[in-house]
Amino acid sequence: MSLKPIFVVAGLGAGGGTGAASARAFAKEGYSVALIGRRENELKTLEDDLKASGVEVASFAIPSYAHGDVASAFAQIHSRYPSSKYSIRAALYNATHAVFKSFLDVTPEDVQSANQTNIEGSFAFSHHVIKAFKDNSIDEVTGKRGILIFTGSASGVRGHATNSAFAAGKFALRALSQSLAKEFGKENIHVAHPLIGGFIINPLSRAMRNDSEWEQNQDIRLNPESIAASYVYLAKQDRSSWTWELDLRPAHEQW
Ligand SMILES: *[C@@H]1O[C@H](CO)[C@@H](O)[C@H](O)[C@H]1NC(C)=O
Ligand SMILES: *[C@@H]1O[C@H](CO)[C@@H](O)[C@H](O)[C@H]1NC(C)=O
Ligand SMILES: CC(=O)N[C@H]1CO[C@H](CO)[C@@H](O)[C@@H]1O
Repeated sequence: MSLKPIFVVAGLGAGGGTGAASARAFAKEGYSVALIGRRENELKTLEDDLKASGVEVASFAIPSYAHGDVASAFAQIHSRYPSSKYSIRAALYNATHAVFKSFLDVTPEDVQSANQTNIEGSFAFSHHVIKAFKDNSIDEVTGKRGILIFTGSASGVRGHATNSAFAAGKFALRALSQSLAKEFGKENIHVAHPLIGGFIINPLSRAMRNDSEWEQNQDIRLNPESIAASYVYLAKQDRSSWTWELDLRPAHEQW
């Protein structure tokens, strides 16, 4: 009997950005979905939306990306989707904590939050995902046991005047993804780090900018659906030729 594949995504914000678009895109490919996020109401709304379009989905709200909270989300995922019927085959760590400030204005709380979402949370998430992947059989089409994707950033390879805390977190995320890719490639586990260079249009960035010209100009911002299509592409790559790092930017981004 073949097991139903599950896509687990952590980091959904207000429910209309990269995480949500990825949940939809993987659901279209036949995955059931597990949503992990901190905003309980928005998570529930997204869960209801997906259900209404016929997706098998469950949401798991957590108070933080501390190790214990992430562990409890995975315990609930395993009981909602028992291993007799389901297997986690794709996972996306999209949680982030953006800080754009001059260095002397960065507070200990900023450092703590950047640490928790980018380091503690990503390590905990990866731990549970890799453990689940190790129990999977090798997929006949792709030759892999599973794919773990991290939403990276141009700030993960380059510091700027006002991104010390954000860049430190994103550098860490990239380092983790590279280490995992090297350790677990041998076990046919695919780890990928798509690096996003530019601003994504989503409910939070829309509200923050309040700029219809920016919203309408496809040349200067990224669509979450387009990012999600690249994530699905990564998931479909086979083991003879797969990508660790992708670099996604809008056409007119200055880099
Ligand atoms: C960063 O995270 C680690 C692991 O959770 C924790 O022990 C440490 O205190 C954190 N450091 C800061 C500055 O928040
Ligand atoms: C958004 O911009 C419009 C036009 O510039 C302005 O009238 C409106 O008050 C702004 N809304 C917010 C929430 O800032
Ligand atoms: C909830 C959350 O942190 N979402 C993030 C997903 O990744 C994109 C790209 O880094 C961010 O813009 C979102 O904030």
